[in-house]
Amino acid sequence: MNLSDPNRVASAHKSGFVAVVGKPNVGKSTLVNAYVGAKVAIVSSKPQTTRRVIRGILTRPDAQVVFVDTPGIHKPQHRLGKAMVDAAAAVLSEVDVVVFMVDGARLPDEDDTRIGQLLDQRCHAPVLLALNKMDRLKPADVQTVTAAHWAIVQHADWMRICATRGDNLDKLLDQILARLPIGPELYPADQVTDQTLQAIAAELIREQVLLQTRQEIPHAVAVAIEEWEARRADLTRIAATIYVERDSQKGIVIGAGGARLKQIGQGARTQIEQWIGHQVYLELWVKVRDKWRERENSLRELGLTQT
Ligand SMILES: Nc1nc2c(ncn2[C@@H]2O[C@H](COP(=O)(O)OP(=O)(O)O)[C@@H](O)[C@H]2O)c(=O)[nH]1
Ligand SMILES: [Mg+2]
Repeated sequence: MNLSDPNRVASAHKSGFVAVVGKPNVGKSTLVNAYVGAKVAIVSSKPQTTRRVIRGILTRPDAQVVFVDTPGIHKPQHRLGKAMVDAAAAVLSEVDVVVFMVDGARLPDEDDTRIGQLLDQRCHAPVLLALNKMDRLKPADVQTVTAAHWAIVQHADWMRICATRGDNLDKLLDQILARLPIGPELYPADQVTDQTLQAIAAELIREQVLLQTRQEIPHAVAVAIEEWEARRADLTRIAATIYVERDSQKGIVIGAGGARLKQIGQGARTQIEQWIGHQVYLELWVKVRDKWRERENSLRELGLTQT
């Protein structure tokens, strides 16, 4: 057999890790979920929705791509923020390709520039610039916005995409695959994430809290699964605690007569049932944990630090 036959090379299986980095709220988790075809990372319009590094796995006959969805890189304001940024930076040294995602409908700001510098200094993997939210890009801004972002990444290859509609995701994926090494499947073909069902359930509950409350809640909330019991082959009972920082926040999450907590529970239960594939009985509690964000111990207990 001729080893230099291009068909032979083209048919080789590829695999590798692809970090998706960028500032908060540009659409990183939306992109990973779109590629994986399941909600492996929760999404909300609130910054800092993603708190830890999450892997989402895309398997197809010719390749397996392990997307590493990172917490947004931003200037840390408290210890949880710092843990999130450190986690994102650590990922850069371990991946085969980096997708640097920006809000492609707007000019870059300081945060984008700082991430560009970080990539320049710390990252040896090829970088692809993904200009997301093209659905919001005004035709008059196309030239200036594109050129400004492109300059930040030393004129790396780029693609304009819309993660919510799926526009150009196939083209961006082709660019990614072109840069992946040849290699075997790293995960079983049917596995879409590295998270346990328990971790996914906790995240889906946190997502509902973010979606159904306003302002002050997002940064203050953490969810811990307390009990996970297979009652029957087709019924799982889950008890979880939603931690907030203040009594006032507890009141907001619970709502008048418990109405909001009930809605949070219903929303989360439906989604957890989709993951588990059968009926779920979900019990939610709300507790105040003083300043948990600042305490290393609490962070570790809740699995939010890497150590
Ligand atoms: N208009 C528009 N909104 C988007 C697009 N992609 C993501 N979003 C929204 O941007 C917000 C942040 O998305 P998310 O994936 O959580 O961002 P992350 O913080 O970078 O992971 C959510 O409200 C998404 O629905 C897009 O292509 N167009
Ligand atoms: Mg995210």
